[in-house]
Amino acid sequence: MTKRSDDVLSALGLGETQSGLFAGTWRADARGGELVSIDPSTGAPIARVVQASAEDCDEAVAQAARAFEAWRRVPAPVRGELVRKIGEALRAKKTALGALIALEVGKIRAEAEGEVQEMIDVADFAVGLSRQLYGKSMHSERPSHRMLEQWHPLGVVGVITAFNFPAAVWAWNALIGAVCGDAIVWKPSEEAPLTAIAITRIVDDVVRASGHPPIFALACGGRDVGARLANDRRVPLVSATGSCAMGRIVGETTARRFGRSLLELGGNNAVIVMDDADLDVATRAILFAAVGTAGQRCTSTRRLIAHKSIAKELTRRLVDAYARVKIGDPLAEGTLMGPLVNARAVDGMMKALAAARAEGAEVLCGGERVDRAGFYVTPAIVRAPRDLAIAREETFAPILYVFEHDGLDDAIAMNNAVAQGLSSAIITRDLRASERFLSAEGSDCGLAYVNMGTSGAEIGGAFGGEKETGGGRESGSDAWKAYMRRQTVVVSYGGEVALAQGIRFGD
Ligand code: UN1
Repeated sequence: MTKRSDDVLSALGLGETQSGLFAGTWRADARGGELVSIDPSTGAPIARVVQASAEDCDEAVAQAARAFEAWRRVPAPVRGELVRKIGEALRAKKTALGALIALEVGKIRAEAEGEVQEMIDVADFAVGLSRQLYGKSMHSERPSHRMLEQWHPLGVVGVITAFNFPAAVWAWNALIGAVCGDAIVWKPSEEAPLTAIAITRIVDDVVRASGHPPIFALACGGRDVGARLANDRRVPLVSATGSCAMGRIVGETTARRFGRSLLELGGNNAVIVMDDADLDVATRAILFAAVGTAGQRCTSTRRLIAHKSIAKELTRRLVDAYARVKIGDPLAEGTLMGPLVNARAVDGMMKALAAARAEGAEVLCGGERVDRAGFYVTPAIVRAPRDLAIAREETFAPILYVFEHDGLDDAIAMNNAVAQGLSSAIITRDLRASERFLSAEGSDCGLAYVNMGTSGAEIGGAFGGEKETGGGRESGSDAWKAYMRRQTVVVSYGGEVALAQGIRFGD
């Protein structure tokens, strides 16, 4: 362990070796083998985690199922009070947790702290929600009948998260699930187990002090743990964030047992820039969306679809802006871009660029490995021919493919021409163009922004996308409904038996 990681870990009470299994208590007997978490900015080990095996995951589910039986009887506003305290505990640890996220996955400190803020925001949202889990009442067609719907807790929710948002995505699911009355079993990314352990410790302290059952379980582990969770009939909902390939397995596995899945998978997000756009706004918005988090957000801008009359000038400004991006230690002041998460991600970026070149694309800047320890690259801008096949795939790296369009219809068609449907944006001053982009014949994505980039969603909206992005919605709006079961209730109070549809039966 280096001095740097030692400081970050000790601020959160973590040592050199941690159990990655929390099932009511921290378990010292986890059987999933040891994993070393690596600092991507140096390649040095941070700490060891003893992972859960698939059988350990069964135990975590069994414990969560027991906790659920008690938790579902706790009134929702009281559940909200627990989440309020969790939000307070996260506020107190914002800097420390931000530093751990930066250390473990390499995102810069400002973004890592922003991610903790996202958890805090979701906690606040969930507290309010705990008094607003509204059902409807309907007018029955039968006399002296009352009809309504109500929402009950669902059960144990499996939450599978990716490395790039190792904290916030758990919070979207777990804190909303908690006010809904569910218990959570979390399978974090193998790239970010320490963040998950630190969060589970913070949260469990609050749960224990409040005298509530241990509703937040943790099973750090590999694919076998995720697969086990997806296959477990005691888990009515599995919420999974990650690649389309992973989501396909989770979706198929849960569907086979008639469980539910909530999928938040790959994106291939475009920004359309019209000929009337404010190019300063465009440059700044695209810079953050394409280079932020080193291009490793599911919402990162991967495609720029620029009007042919401004494409050259906008590309020139972007190449200039890219040259000024300070790449380096994510924990250091002033860094704008940290490393990629691991060596595989660097290879993936290089392969994508080689494929692009082979198809006739021109790399205008970046796209190189940086000669230092850790997994650093320079962000790339690529002038792309229209039908560039590699640009239809999501490469989790800072590559921006630039395409030209010759009008709004053409641009919208290009935006929608990929398999993924997460985020999209248009930059224009023309109200008619932006409204058409937002209309039924406009962007086909779950998120649509005007005069902004594609990343950086607020928690208050429902987050997710269409097509191969998986169709799930998490976080704000009425996404809570996925974490509850709906019950339609009819009560007859007139002393008569009346059948719907006016049916008379034997009278
Ligand atoms: C993700 O990359 O999986 O909209 C989530 C954003 C963030 C969430 C990204 N609030 O960029």
